[in-house]
Amino acid sequence: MVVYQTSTTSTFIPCGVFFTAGATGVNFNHNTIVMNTQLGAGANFSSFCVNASVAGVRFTTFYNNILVNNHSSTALWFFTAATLNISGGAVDNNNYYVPGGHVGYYNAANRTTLAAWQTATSKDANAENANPPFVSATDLHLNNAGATISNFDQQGSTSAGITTDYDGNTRPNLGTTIPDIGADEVAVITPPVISFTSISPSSNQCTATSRLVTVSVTTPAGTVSGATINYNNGAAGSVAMTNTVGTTWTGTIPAASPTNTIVTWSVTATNSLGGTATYTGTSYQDDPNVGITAVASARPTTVCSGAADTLSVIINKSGTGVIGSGSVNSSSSPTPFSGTYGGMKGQYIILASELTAAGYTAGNITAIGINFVSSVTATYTGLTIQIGNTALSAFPGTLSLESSGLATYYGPTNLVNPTAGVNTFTLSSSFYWDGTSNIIISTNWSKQYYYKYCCFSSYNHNCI
Ligand SMILES: [Ca+2]
Ligand SMILES: [Ca+2]
Ligand SMILES: [Ca+2]
Repeated sequence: MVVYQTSTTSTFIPCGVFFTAGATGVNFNHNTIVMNTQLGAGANFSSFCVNASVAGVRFTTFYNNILVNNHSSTALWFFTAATLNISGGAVDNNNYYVPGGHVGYYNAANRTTLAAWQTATSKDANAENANPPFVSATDLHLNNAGATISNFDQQGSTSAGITTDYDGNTRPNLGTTIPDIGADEVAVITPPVISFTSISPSSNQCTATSRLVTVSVTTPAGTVSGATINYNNGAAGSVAMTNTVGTTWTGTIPAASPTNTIVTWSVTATNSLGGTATYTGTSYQDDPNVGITAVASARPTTVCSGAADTLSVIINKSGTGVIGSGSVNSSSSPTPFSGTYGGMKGQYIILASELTAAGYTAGNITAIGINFVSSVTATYTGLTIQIGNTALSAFPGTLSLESSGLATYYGPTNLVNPTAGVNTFTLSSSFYWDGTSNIIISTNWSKQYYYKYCCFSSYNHNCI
C-alpha cells in the first residue's frame, strides 16, 4: 500500500491509515506512507502515518514499512491507543522518518526518538530513521542510486511473507535473499570489487615487453561474470582475463608498438547483477633508449694482466626544444626578420637556463628554427647565422654588438619566401653546447626592400 497525503486542509488528525474498530490479526507489512506538505494547523493539530485509535486493534505483524511524516507539531509515525495494540505482535525493520515531530505514541506517552520508541516498546530492533530516497516528492518509488538506498535495499525482515511489490515485481529481487523496506522492491546493482595484485614485470624494461596482470575480483552480491584488461600500447585493445583460481584473474598486455609507447591500462570486472567496476593501473614505458646513440671508447693504454682499465660510453638522444613563447612578434626589432630596407643584424642571448628548461643537455646543436607569424613573399639576401658561447647574460648596451667567440654556422644564403610557421635553418656544422654556457645567436641579412614580421621572444637583443 502506498499512501500519499498532500491536500488536506483539516486542522485535526490527518492520517495515512486510521483504525477505528477493533480489528485483530492485522498484518501491516511493506507499506509506504508519506504525510507530505502540511496545509493546515490548529491548536490541537496532530497527524499520523498510522493511527490505531481504539484499544481493541491487534497487530500480528508490522514489518518493513516506510513511514514519513513531514508535518510539524504533534506529528507521529505510529500512534497506538493501548500497549496491547502491538505488544503481542512482531514489529521490526520499519523506517520512521519524521523531521518535525515524534516517533510514536505508546503507553500513554510520546516517544520522541527512535531509541526511545525501541526502549518503550521493546520492538523495532532493526528499525531505521533514514530519509527515503524517493524518485521524487510525488513518486514514492525508491531511487536505486539514492544516497540512503543502502538503508532500504535488502534491509527488510524476511518474515513479512510478501513475495511481490507494489509494481508486481518479485520480492526480494532476483539474486538477493532479503526484501527491501517499503512498498517498492528495487534492484540495486551492487558492483564487484577489484583488488590489484601484481603486474609482471613491474618496472620499465629496456625492450618492449608484455605484462602479466593479476587482480582479485569479488562481489558482495551475485557472482563474478568476467574481467577484461583494456589497454593502449600504441593501439587501443582489450583482452579477456582468465579466472585461474579462487578470486584470482590474470591477463596479458601485449608488448608496446612503437616500443617506447607509454602504455595505459585498466581492468573492468562485471557481475551477474550487471554491476561493473574498474581499476585503473599505473602506466609504464619500456625502451627508454629509443632514439639514443651510444659511442664507446677505450683508453688507449697497455692493459696488464689482472689490472683494471677504463671504458667509457657517451650516449646522445636527439630531440628538439622550444625557446620562447612566441608572445612577442613585431615588424621591427627585436625580431631577426624585421626592418624595411637595407638589412638587419640582430643578436640574441639565450641563457643556459633557457636551454636546460627546453630539455637540452650538453651536445651538438644541428639546426635552428624561427617561427614566422605569416609568410613573406620576398628574399632576405645573404642570411648569415653566427653562434658562440658568452659570459654575458645581458647586453651591456642597446647598440653594442658582440663579436668575440662567434663563428658562422649558416650562410650566407638567400632566404627566399619564408613560409608561415617554423622555418628551419640546418647548420653547416654542429655547434657544441657545453651544457652550462649562455650562447649568442647573431643573424644578419641585407638588401631587403619589403618586410614582414616574425616572432622571437624572451631574448636580450641588440639590433642595428
Ligand atoms: Ca538496516
Ligand atoms: Ca518495484
Ligand atoms: Ca532490493
